[in-house]
Amino acid sequence: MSQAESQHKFATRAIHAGQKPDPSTGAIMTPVYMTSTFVQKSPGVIIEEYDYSRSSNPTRKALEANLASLEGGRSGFAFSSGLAAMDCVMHLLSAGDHIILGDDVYGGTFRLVDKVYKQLGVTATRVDFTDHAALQAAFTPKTRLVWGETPTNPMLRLCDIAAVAKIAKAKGAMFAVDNTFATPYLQNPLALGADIVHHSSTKYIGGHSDVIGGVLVTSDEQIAAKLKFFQNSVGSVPGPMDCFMLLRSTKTLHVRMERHCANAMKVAEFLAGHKAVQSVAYPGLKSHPEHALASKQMRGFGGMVTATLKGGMNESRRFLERVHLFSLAESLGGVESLIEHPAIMTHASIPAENRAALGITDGLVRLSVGIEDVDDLIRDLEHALA
Ligand code: P1T
Repeated sequence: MSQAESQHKFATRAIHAGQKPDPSTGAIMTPVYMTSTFVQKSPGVIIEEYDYSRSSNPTRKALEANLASLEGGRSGFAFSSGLAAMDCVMHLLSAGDHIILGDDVYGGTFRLVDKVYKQLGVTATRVDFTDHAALQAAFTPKTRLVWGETPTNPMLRLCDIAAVAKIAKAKGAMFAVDNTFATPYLQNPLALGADIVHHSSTKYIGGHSDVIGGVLVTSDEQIAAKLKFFQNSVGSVPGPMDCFMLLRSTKTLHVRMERHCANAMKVAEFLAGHKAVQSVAYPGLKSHPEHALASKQMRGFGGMVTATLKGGMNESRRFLERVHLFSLAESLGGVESLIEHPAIMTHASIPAENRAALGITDGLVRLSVGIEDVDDLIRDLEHALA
C-alpha cells in the first residue's frame, strides 16, 4: 500500500485498498483469475510474481491486501475457512508447547485445540480473559500462544486487548485475537498490541451468507513469513471466485456494520424490556459488565445479541420455532437475521460443564441481527415470545 493509500479512511480503503483497474483491459473490478498455474519464460523465470495458485493468485492477493489494510496490518493471508486460518496459527506451535485459550470461544475453535492439537502434543488451559490474575497464573514456561475472541461467541464478553497484549508480551507469548464478531470496522486488535488478528470471513466480512472463508493479518515480519510458509505448505487456501466475492463484500462492510449496530441496539433494548426474557447480553447496554471497555475499545457494539429466556428448553424451542424473519440457522454476520440455540447447535462441542459455567444454558438463544427494517424484526420477536 502506498503512503497516500495508508492515510485513507476506512470507507475509502474498504473500496480501494489492494485493487486497481486491470492493466490489460481497464476492468474496474479485480478479475477472477481462474487459473491453477502461470506460464514461465524459462525454468524458474516467472512473468510477474506468480507461479502456482496455491502459493499465490492475483485475486487472492488483492483480497489479502484489502483485509491487511482494513486491519491496519502489513500482511494478510486468506484461507478456505475461519478454522483453516486458525489451524495455520496453530502450526506455529510444536509438540510440548502450551496455549492459553479464552474460556468462551466458538465450539469449533475449542474442538481444534482440544481434539486435534491435543493429540499432537499441544496442551491448553482455558481462562476467563477478564480475570487478569487468572490469566497471569495460567502461563507456563512452554506457553507460546494466547488466543481469545472479543466479543466472545456466544456470551459477548469482552477482553481488554491492550492489557492482555501487555501480559502476553511480558511472558514472551504471541497474542492472537479472533475479531470475527467485531469486524475491522469496529475494532483493530493490532493497533492495541495483538500480534495476529483472525477472522472467520464467512461472517460479517462476507456478509451475505454465501462464502466460507478465513483471514489472518499481522504486522510482525517473522510471524508473517511463517504464516506464508504454512499457508503454502498446508494449502487450505480459498479459490479465486470466493476471493472475488469477499472483495466485493468488503466494499460495503462499513455501511452494513452501521446498520447491524443500530438494529442490534434496538433489538437488545426490546428484549431487555420483555417479560419473557431473563437477561440480555449486548455490549451496548449499560447493564453489560464490559460496557465501559466496549465504549473505549470498539467504535460500535456490533450486530450480535444473546438472550436468556425465562424457562428452559421448551420455552426456547418454542420461541425458535415461532420466529419467521429470523431464520433458525448456525452462522452469523449476514444481511439477513439469524437465530440459534448455542447449547444444541454452535457450541455442542464444548463440554456440558464448561457450558453451564459460562451460562450457555437451555434458555440461551443467540441472535445475529441483520439489516432488515428493525420494526419488522422486533414485531417478529414480539410475536414469537407472546
Ligand atoms: O466456520 P468458519 O469460517 O471455519 O469459522 C469458524 C469460526 C471462528 N471464529 C468464530 C468467532 C466463529 O464464530 C466461527 C464460526 N462460527 C459459527 C459458525 C457460529 O455460528 O458461531
